[in-house]
Amino acid sequence: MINQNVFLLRIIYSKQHLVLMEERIHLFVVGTAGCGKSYFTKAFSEYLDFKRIDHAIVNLDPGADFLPYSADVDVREWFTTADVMERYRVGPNGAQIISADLIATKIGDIIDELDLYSAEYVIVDTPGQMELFTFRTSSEIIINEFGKDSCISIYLFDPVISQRASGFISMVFMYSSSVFRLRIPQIPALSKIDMLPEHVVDKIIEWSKDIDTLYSDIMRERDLSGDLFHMMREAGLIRPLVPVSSITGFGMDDVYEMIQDTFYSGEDLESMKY
Ligand SMILES: Nc1nc2c(ncn2[C@@H]2O[C@H](COP(=O)(O)OP(=O)(O)O)[C@@H](O)[C@H]2O)c(=O)[nH]1
Ligand SMILES: [Mg+2]
Repeated sequence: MINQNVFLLRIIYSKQHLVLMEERIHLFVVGTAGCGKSYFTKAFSEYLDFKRIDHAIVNLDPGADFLPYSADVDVREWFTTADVMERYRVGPNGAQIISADLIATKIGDIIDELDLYSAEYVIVDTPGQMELFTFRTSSEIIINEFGKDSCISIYLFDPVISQRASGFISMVFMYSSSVFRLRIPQIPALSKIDMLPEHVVDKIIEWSKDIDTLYSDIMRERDLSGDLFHMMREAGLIRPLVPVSSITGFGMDDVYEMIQDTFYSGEDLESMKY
């Protein structure tokens, strides 16, 4: 898989112009703690293997004790959250924040290592706690260094929290914060669907597609400001979820097709609604 300095020449047809990009596609896997980011990284990598698509995996979680895949580039090569605790004499929460900020200082090294691979896709597994990535400046720096136009993210909705309408809308708020912070195209997905009965999965997917049903189901559980809800609807933040399972591999082809559509469908990336 290692190939010295080979870049993929990507051609993007936009409405106005043809853009030649010497960049790979970078897929950031984002979501709340335990939503299944690392297992999705593994499952999507296996899917790309199956399709014989060259790719590399980057682990950006310095606090990971165990990863279900073997990372090609791993931030833990440079430091771990445990190292940071010792070096800066801080507790686990402080160390997580410091290490999240330190990731950006290693982006040059990460890119140098990635340049050794002839990867068409780079799957980027992000830190366990979502806010350590999306809310910190590191994410902006990393995305800019990779090249904003080459980045996309998949946002994984936690299946257990999404089972109730009020939990689902809370997940939409979290997803929205990721949309506002990262400013790159995002694919919203429902994670670990093998864990839920089929009718529950269907209900969650229905909420993501039929906003009126979602609103009436939320109001049955608790009050939510109509203005707030309509603002989210108008902003296009409630979007159809792609159901996925990293255990069965369900939905990996849909995710792949959505990524392809985003970059090659002829949409002007600049005008895309994030
Ligand atoms: N049943 C099921 N469990 C999953 C799936 N994806 C992840 N998990 C489990 O959920 C837990 C957290 O997953 P992980 O990928 O480490 O979450 P992360 O913190 O977002 O990286 C692990 O125990 C996984 O075994 C899935 O698709 N189906
Ligand atoms: Mg993880």
